[in-house]
Amino acid sequence: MTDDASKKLPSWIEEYHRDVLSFRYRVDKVLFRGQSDFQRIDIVETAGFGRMLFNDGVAMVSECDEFIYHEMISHVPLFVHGAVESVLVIGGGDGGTVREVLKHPGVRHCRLVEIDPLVVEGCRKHLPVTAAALDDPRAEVTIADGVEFVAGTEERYDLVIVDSTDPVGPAEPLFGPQFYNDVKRVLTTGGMVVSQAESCLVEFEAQQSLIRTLHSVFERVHVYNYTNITYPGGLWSFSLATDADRCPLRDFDESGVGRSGIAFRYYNPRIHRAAFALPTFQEQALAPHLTPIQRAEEA
Ligand code: AG3
Repeated sequence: MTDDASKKLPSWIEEYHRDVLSFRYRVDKVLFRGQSDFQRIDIVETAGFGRMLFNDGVAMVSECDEFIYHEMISHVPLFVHGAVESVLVIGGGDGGTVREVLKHPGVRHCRLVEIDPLVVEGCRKHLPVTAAALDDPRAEVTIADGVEFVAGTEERYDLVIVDSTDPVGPAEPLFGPQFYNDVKRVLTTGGMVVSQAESCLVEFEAQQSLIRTLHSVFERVHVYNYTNITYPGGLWSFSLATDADRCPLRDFDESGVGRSGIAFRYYNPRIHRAAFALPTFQEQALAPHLTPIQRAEEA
């Protein structure tokens, strides 16, 4: 084949999920490619999903649906807690979670602890839709291992958000009991931790194991779901754990959502409530570890 002919071939980037399925995205342009001590980083312009970030070939962010993930991981716990001033984000070096957290005027400080400086560097250069938030004066970026950070810090947070990759490689300890015991230690009274909880369809074992772990550490554990395009399985979950007597429905101040004046693209009070309605198989399997949801009218 001549060089001219090969130039016409479309190029693709492919995520392989556990050797059983793969997702391919048509690439128009490679914007950033690098190898860090932890992983390979690719930021590409895709034909159908805007710019995308891949860590070791695994899709992390796409401009087309990142708002769903980032709004749901942030606004659900922020509106349930109601008075969050300090937030710790573990992982999430793309900045999308920080962007949503800082939409809440009550948040004074949001520390992002990302293990891989190359993620932050690449996203600052090529993914401003998420990373621009890292320049906010209330945001502070710390390049460190999140596990070591929570084990050693003297700071305290009202909300910890674990915006991790899948439980393989550098993120694996972020799914373990030692980490969550340390998270509990850094929470203020009434504090909460929300975590990326994998897919209840294609990663249900990982999800069950995380929920069991959270239940062994915290008094109350809830799970909520959302749908996305670019993570395998489509239906994904977050977990919300706390020692406080707060229920994500009973203690959800719906009017606060409107009063906040925040412009959402996915989140709203109906989505908030609906997200805690779990498919039967998920509810049944997780039931021993989940706290029953209480609605305001039952309280
Ligand atoms: N967090 C990664 C979620 C898991 C993606 N898994 C996958 N594609 N197999 C993304 C960080 C966004 N701030």
